[in-house]
Amino acid sequence: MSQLLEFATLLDEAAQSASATAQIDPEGKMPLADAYAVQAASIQRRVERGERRVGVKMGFTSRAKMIQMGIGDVIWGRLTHSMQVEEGASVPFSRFVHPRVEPELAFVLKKPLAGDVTAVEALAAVEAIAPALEIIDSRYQDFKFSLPDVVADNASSSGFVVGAWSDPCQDFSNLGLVMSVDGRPVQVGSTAAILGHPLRSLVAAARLSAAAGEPLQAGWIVMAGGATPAEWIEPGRYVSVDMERLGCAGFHVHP
Ligand code: OOG
Ligand code: MG
Repeated sequence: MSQLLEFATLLDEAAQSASATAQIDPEGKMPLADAYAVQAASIQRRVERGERRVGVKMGFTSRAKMIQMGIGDVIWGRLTHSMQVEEGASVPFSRFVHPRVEPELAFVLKKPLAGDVTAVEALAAVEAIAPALEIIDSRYQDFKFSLPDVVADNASSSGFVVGAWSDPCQDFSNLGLVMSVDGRPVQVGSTAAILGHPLRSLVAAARLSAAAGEPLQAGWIVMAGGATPAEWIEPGRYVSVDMERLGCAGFHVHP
């Protein structure tokens, strides 16, 4: 088995068993193409177990997240159906290693979208937008990683929650948002934190996923990236996001 496949197996098993593993490239020397190959192979293992691809997540699209994690490059990861947590549902804490949560905006596409597209073309492919939360759960010990590490680990993606869908024909470039834990605000921000406009994240998703040979499909969800720093999740809590005009999304975590 090649070393990249070994890393993919290691990360997939860590995710499946919710147990932390050592960094695979602490010094960050692995070429990014290899790190994405590890990610692709680990997602392939999920697909072979029956998980379906449902979209893409973007990472480090806001300065808040770049600063929090010390990484300045936009990255992407693959979403499968089993990562989706129904709005309002309760997820067991035991599913995670050391989960964090961050407020995002989600797109759902009505048309495929691939390659170098303009923001106008990207918007024309959007069926709807929604307030969303991403649960990130690095499989590495202490949530510490290099850029190739986090790319290989599917950009820390573990779960996502999407609220009610809204018409994308509105200005969503600067929507205020509040993320709360048990109703207490813990992060306040705006969708403008996401590359100045969340559509830019969709443009990047179209380019990066097409370059990887997996162009965005109609019906796929694109998570635009955290608008604020992430917060640790504790068992027993209810986490929610309230986004200006778009409404709320939330989930419970049970012990
Ligand atoms: C990496 C994932 C970053 C985002 O929205 O910026 C990300 C991490 O912070 O562990 O999902
Ligand atoms: Mg995120």
